[in-house]
Amino acid sequence: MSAQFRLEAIWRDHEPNGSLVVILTNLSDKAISNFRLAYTALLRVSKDVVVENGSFVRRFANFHEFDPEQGFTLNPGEQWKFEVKDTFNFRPKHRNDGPKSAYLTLEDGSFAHVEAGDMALEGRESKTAGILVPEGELELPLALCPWPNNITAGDFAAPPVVMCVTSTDAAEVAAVNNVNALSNRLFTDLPNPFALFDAEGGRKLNLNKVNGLGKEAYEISFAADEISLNYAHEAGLIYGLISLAQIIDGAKSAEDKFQFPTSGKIEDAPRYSWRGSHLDVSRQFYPFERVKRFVDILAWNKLNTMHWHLSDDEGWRVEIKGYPELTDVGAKRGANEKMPAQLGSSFETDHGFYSQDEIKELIKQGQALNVEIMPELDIPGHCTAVLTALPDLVDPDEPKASYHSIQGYPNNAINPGLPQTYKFIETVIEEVSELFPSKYIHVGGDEVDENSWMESPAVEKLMNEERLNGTMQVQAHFLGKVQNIIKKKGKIVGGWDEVSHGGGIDREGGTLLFAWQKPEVGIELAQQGYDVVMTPGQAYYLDMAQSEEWQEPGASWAGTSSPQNTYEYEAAGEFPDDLKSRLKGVQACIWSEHLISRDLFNHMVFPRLNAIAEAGWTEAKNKSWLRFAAQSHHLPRL
Ligand code: TNX
Repeated sequence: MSAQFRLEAIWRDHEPNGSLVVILTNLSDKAISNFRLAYTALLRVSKDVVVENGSFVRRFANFHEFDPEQGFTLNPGEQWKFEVKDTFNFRPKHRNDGPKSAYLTLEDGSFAHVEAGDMALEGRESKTAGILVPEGELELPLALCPWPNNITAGDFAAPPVVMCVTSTDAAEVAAVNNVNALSNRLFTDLPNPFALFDAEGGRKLNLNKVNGLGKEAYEISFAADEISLNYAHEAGLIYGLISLAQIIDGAKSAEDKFQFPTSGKIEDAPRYSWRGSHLDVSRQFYPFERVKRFVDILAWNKLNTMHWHLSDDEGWRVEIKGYPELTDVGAKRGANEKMPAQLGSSFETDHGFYSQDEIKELIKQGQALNVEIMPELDIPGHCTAVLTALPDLVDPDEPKASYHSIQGYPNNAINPGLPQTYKFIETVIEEVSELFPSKYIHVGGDEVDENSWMESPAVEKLMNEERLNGTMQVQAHFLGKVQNIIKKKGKIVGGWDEVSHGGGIDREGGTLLFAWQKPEVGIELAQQGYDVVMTPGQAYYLDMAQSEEWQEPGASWAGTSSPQNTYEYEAAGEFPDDLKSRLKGVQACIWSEHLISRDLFNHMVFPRLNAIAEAGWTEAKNKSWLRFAAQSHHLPRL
């Protein structure tokens, strides 16, 4: 159904604060009056906003409502134009900082769709970034990404029809089948790379289990009549097979660019043991099938961890049998729900979560391809969905809106002073640790506002009893208790870098923190004795815009990061030698506030995700931007 109304927005970038012009056009054949406009935008107005030709009604995080002047009628074909001045949470830098979605509440209480356009920049042409990834250049005509750490190949030919494995070892047969199926799912138009029989025109592939190779290492030697693959562990076998599948699939789909080696050798092992990608399914919910394809893409890029951000203010996405409200209420937004529209959603209820059965299926898929799924449940901050679903977890004596998170949510941190909080945590951890074999459970710990709980009598009591001073000490005390619960399950705590604040938590046993705010933070964490994964916003946040152009989508708080910048960033950077053993690896973060369509997802995520995969696998001396660029045009997208 095409919308009967259209919303346009113009940013006027004048001093001191700029202003936002909003224009609503009536495309229907009916006049409307006594209506109310709602829109969602990361550009938020403050409560003392000044509106010309309209009035501000309310805002909840990025959900806004405005009314026209009393008695105003919007006739067919006509416009209501109002201007919002003073003050905003930041100065917009890109078109997508403005309204992402909008709707009207009409006089009779019904709702009407409003199509929301990109925000224009007054007086300026909106340019795109242009070409972000050049065609690139290959030294060897082989489709391989991440690039192997040791490779010699001299002779090349057209690819064989298929690679034939005649092993009868059950684990080998299963691995071949898994990688065949993976290639099939990602490239439906290509033939299977492997056959489990001696096919005519095929080339023999010998699989040899050997001693002395690392867990994820493999060796391949090529000859005119056969190929040999050596491995010591299942992960190495999978990666060797993926390399072969990439080479043959590439040679079949881009004949002018890629071939198949008939001599030479690959001896390969990853640079880092932790090679991850995070995926935020709270701000935007991705249907289960998309997440499955995402795991396939990780495997194809030899990424071995999916950090699954399953909860945030905007939605709780994992079925917890002990608390059905979490997904009955906490996974819904819409005009008739407890949580309003956010980040591109409209008046209709959008409801999305993953059932425990689906999660088991995903874990199995990952296990077959050496991808571990680490769950994140973001506590104590980012808990609006939890607290909306389970209002008993709110301290009744804490004044409402006594603090706000950086994303504008009032009182969004779960309360460490209430006994029911711990019952909640225990139940959730119990179910989640049963469900996920992952040795880490990520507890978030990010962005708790520095005034959180300071007006909660329950926390005041806790602070007196435990002699705690200020929000960060309360947070550390709380996370320490959560850590004990997780340890009892035989698991290790993962968290964002702020878990170290206020004294932090126990470092023993490999507590793993994710350094996101800036690269230096990673070194500080290592100095404090934490294991570290580098995921700095400045290079590895795939929600950051890829250039400064207004038309280029994305966030801007950490600046911009072009694919080349992401590729060339070196996580080991300034890490002193004695701390290098604490650096476990690298990770992409896919925060989804801006990723409101599949096109936007693909535009922002690829090939920067592939760049991080290569940075995690390939030693600095073996990296090459132009080779990577040439490979990147052939990699699967979501
Ligand atoms: C910061 S990174 C956040 C997220 C946002 C992201 C947007 C982190 C641990 N917290 O909640 O989505 O910035 O770039």
